[in-house]
Amino acid sequence: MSTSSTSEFSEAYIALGANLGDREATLMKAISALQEHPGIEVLRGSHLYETDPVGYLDQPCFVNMAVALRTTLAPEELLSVMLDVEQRLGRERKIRFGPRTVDLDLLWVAGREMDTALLTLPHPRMMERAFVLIPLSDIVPEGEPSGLYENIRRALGTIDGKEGVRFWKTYNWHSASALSES
Ligand code: X6L
Ligand code: MG
Ligand code: MG
Repeated sequence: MSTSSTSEFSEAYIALGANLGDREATLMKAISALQEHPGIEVLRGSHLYETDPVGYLDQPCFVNMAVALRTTLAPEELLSVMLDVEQRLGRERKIRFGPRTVDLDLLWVAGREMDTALLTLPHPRMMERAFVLIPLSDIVPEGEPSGLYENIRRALGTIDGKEGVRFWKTYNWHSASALSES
Protein backbone atom coordinates (compact mmCIF):
# COMPACT_ATOMS: atom_id res chain seq x y z
CA MET A 1 0.00 0.00 0.00
CA SER A 2 1.24 3.50 -0.81
CA THR A 3 1.46 5.66 2.29
CA SER A 4 1.58 8.95 0.41
CA SER A 5 -1.78 8.45 -1.29
CA THR A 6 -3.65 7.11 1.73
CA SER A 7 -2.22 9.15 4.64
CA GLU A 8 -4.69 11.53 6.21
CA PHE A 9 -2.02 14.25 5.97
CA SER A 10 -0.03 15.54 3.02
CA GLU A 11 3.14 17.51 3.51
CA ALA A 12 3.33 20.68 1.42
CA TYR A 13 5.53 23.72 0.83
CA ILE A 14 4.32 27.27 0.31
CA ALA A 15 6.29 30.36 -0.79
CA LEU A 16 5.30 33.70 0.71
CA GLY A 17 6.18 37.20 -0.45
CA ALA A 18 5.24 40.78 0.42
CA ASN A 19 6.43 44.19 -0.77
CA LEU A 20 3.79 46.68 0.44
CA GLY A 21 3.08 47.90 3.98
CA ASP A 22 4.62 46.17 7.00
CA ARG A 23 5.97 43.20 5.07
CA GLU A 24 7.13 41.12 8.04
CA ALA A 25 3.92 41.67 10.02
CA THR A 26 1.83 40.66 7.03
CA LEU A 27 3.82 37.48 6.47
CA MET A 28 3.43 36.55 10.16
CA LYS A 29 -0.33 37.16 9.92
CA ALA A 30 -0.51 34.96 6.84
CA ILE A 31 1.29 32.10 8.62
CA SER A 32 -0.96 32.48 11.67
CA ALA A 33 -4.04 32.42 9.45
CA LEU A 34 -2.86 29.18 7.82
CA GLN A 35 -2.14 27.65 11.23
CA GLU A 36 -5.60 28.65 12.53
CA HIS A 37 -7.26 26.61 9.78
CA PRO A 38 -8.32 23.28 11.33
CA GLY A 39 -6.99 21.30 8.36
CA ILE A 40 -3.52 22.90 8.35
CA GLU A 41 -0.53 22.46 10.65
CA VAL A 42 2.45 24.75 9.99
CA LEU A 43 5.54 22.60 10.63
CA ARG A 44 8.55 24.79 9.80
CA GLY A 45 9.33 28.29 8.59
CA SER A 46 12.38 29.53 6.70
CA HIS A 47 14.30 32.64 7.60
CA LEU A 48 13.20 35.94 6.09
CA TYR A 49 15.02 37.30 3.02
CA GLU A 50 14.91 40.74 1.45
CA THR A 51 14.87 40.30 -2.31
CA ASP A 52 15.18 42.48 -5.38
CA PRO A 53 12.01 42.43 -7.50
CA VAL A 54 11.95 40.05 -10.45
CA GLY A 55 9.65 40.20 -13.48
CA TYR A 56 8.45 43.77 -12.95
CA LEU A 57 11.37 45.84 -11.70
CA ASP A 58 9.87 49.23 -10.78
CA GLN A 59 8.55 48.23 -7.36
CA PRO A 60 9.86 47.96 -3.79
CA CYS A 61 12.02 45.07 -2.55
CA PHE A 62 10.16 42.02 -1.31
CA VAL A 63 10.45 40.03 1.85
CA ASN A 64 10.25 36.35 0.86
CA MET A 65 10.10 33.19 2.95
CA ALA A 66 8.72 29.64 2.77
CA VAL A 67 6.82 27.36 5.12
CA ALA A 68 6.38 23.61 5.39
CA LEU A 69 3.00 22.35 6.48
CA ARG A 70 0.92 19.26 6.67
CA THR A 71 -2.69 19.29 5.73
CA THR A 72 -5.78 17.14 5.48
CA LEU A 73 -6.98 19.36 2.62
CA ALA A 74 -6.80 18.42 -1.03
CA PRO A 75 -4.39 20.65 -3.00
CA GLU A 76 -7.25 22.64 -4.57
CA GLU A 77 -8.78 23.19 -1.12
CA LEU A 78 -5.43 24.34 0.27
CA LEU A 79 -5.04 26.75 -2.64
CA SER A 80 -8.47 28.17 -1.97
CA VAL A 81 -7.57 28.75 1.71
CA MET A 82 -4.37 30.49 0.57
CA LEU A 83 -6.27 32.80 -1.81
CA ASP A 84 -8.73 33.58 1.00
CA VAL A 85 -5.82 34.53 3.31
CA GLU A 86 -4.43 36.81 0.57
CA GLN A 87 -7.84 38.50 0.29
CA ARG A 88 -8.29 38.90 4.05
CA LEU A 89 -4.85 40.55 4.31
CA GLY A 90 -5.82 43.07 1.64
CA ARG A 91 -4.25 41.72 -1.55
CA GLU A 92 -5.26 43.71 -4.59
CA ARG A 93 -4.45 42.47 -8.08
CA LYS A 94 -3.56 45.40 -10.31
CA ILE A 95 -0.31 45.26 -12.29
CA ARG A 96 0.72 41.75 -13.40
CA PHE A 97 3.91 40.83 -11.46
CA GLY A 98 3.42 44.15 -9.61
CA PRO A 99 3.48 45.13 -5.92
CA ARG A 100 1.40 43.10 -3.49
CA THR A 101 0.54 43.16 0.23
CA VAL A 102 1.02 39.41 0.32
CA ASP A 103 1.40 36.51 -2.13
CA LEU A 104 1.06 32.85 -1.22
CA ASP A 105 2.18 30.30 -3.83
CA LEU A 106 1.63 26.56 -3.48
CA LEU A 107 4.93 25.01 -4.58
CA TRP A 108 4.83 21.32 -3.87
CA VAL A 109 2.62 18.67 -2.27
CA ALA A 110 4.14 15.27 -1.40
CA GLY A 111 3.41 12.67 -4.02
CA ARG A 112 1.24 14.99 -6.11
CA GLU A 113 1.78 15.96 -9.72
CA MET A 114 -1.09 17.69 -11.44
CA ASP A 115 -1.82 20.21 -14.17
CA THR A 116 -5.32 21.65 -14.19
CA ALA A 117 -6.70 25.07 -15.09
CA LEU A 118 -6.56 25.98 -11.38
CA LEU A 119 -3.30 24.48 -10.22
CA THR A 120 -0.04 22.96 -11.47
CA LEU A 121 2.10 20.90 -9.09
CA PRO A 122 4.96 21.08 -8.57
CA HIS A 123 4.93 24.83 -9.25
CA PRO A 124 6.24 25.05 -12.84
CA ARG A 125 8.67 27.93 -12.15
CA MET A 126 9.80 27.21 -8.59
CA MET A 127 13.22 25.88 -9.67
CA GLU A 128 13.96 29.11 -11.62
CA ARG A 129 13.58 31.64 -8.81
CA ALA A 130 16.27 32.31 -6.21
CA PHE A 131 13.73 34.13 -3.99
CA VAL A 132 11.83 30.82 -3.77
CA LEU A 133 14.72 28.32 -3.67
CA ILE A 134 16.92 30.01 -1.06
CA PRO A 135 14.15 30.15 1.59
CA LEU A 136 12.94 26.69 0.60
CA SER A 137 16.40 25.21 1.11
CA ASP A 138 16.14 26.28 4.79
CA ILE A 139 13.20 23.94 5.44
CA VAL A 140 13.36 20.97 3.04
CA PRO A 141 15.09 18.08 4.84
CA GLU A 142 18.10 16.47 3.16
CA GLY A 143 16.42 13.08 3.29
CA GLU A 144 13.17 14.13 1.59
CA PRO A 145 12.29 10.89 -0.30
CA SER A 146 11.38 12.47 -3.66
CA GLY A 147 14.84 14.04 -3.98
CA LEU A 148 13.40 17.55 -3.59
CA TYR A 149 16.38 18.70 -1.51
CA GLU A 150 18.91 17.55 -4.13
CA ASN A 151 16.84 19.15 -6.92
CA ILE A 152 16.86 22.46 -5.04
CA ARG A 153 20.61 22.25 -4.49
CA ARG A 154 21.21 21.50 -8.17
CA ALA A 155 18.99 24.37 -9.30
CA LEU A 156 20.70 26.76 -6.89
CA GLY A 157 24.02 25.86 -8.49
CA THR A 158 22.91 27.04 -11.92
CA ILE A 159 20.36 29.87 -11.62
CA ASP A 160 21.03 33.61 -11.75
CA GLY A 161 19.84 36.22 -9.29
CA LYS A 162 21.06 34.72 -6.03
CA GLU A 163 22.81 38.02 -5.22
CA GLY A 164 19.36 39.63 -5.25
CA VAL A 165 18.32 37.50 -2.24
CA ARG A 166 19.75 38.78 1.03
CA PHE A 167 19.34 37.18 4.45
CA TRP A 168 17.24 39.61 6.49
CA LYS A 169 16.01 38.04 9.76
CA THR A 170 16.02 34.74 11.55
CA TYR A 171 12.66 33.11 12.06
CA ASN A 172 11.64 30.07 14.06
CA TRP A 173 8.11 28.76 13.87
CA HIS A 174 7.05 27.02 17.06
CA SER A 175 4.00 24.93 16.33
CA ALA A 176 1.92 24.62 19.50
CA SER A 177 0.33 21.32 18.53
CA ALA A 178 3.53 19.82 17.11
CA LEU A 179 5.15 20.56 20.50
CA SER A 180 2.27 19.02 22.43
CA GLU A 181 2.50 15.85 20.32
CA SER A 182 6.20 15.35 21.01
C1 X6L B 1 11.34 37.35 -17.56
C2 X6L B 1 9.99 37.60 -17.47
C3 X6L B 1 11.99 36.88 -16.46
C4 X6L B 1 9.31 37.39 -16.30
C5 X6L B 1 11.31 36.65 -15.28
C6 X6L B 1 9.83 36.12 -12.83
C7 X6L B 1 7.91 37.03 -13.83
C8 X6L B 1 9.14 35.97 -11.66
C9 X6L B 1 7.22 36.88 -12.65
C10 X6L B 1 9.97 36.91 -15.20
C11 X6L B 1 9.23 36.68 -13.94
C12 X6L B 1 7.82 36.36 -11.58
C13 X6L B 1 8.12 38.20 -6.55
C14 X6L B 1 8.99 38.92 -7.36
C15 X6L B 1 7.15 38.56 -8.40
C16 X6L B 1 8.58 37.83 -5.26
C17 X6L B 1 10.63 38.94 -5.77
C18 X6L B 1 7.08 36.18 -10.29
C19 X6L B 1 5.79 36.85 -10.04
N1 X6L B 1 6.99 37.97 -7.22
N2 X6L B 1 10.24 39.31 -7.00
N3 X6L B 1 8.36 39.15 -8.53
N4 X6L B 1 9.84 38.21 -4.93
N5 X6L B 1 11.86 39.27 -5.36
O1 X6L B 1 7.88 37.19 -4.46
O2 X6L B 1 7.51 35.47 -9.41
S1 X6L B 1 6.00 38.57 -9.69
MG1 MG C 1 4.42 34.60 -6.47
MG1 MG D 1 0.73 34.03 -6.42
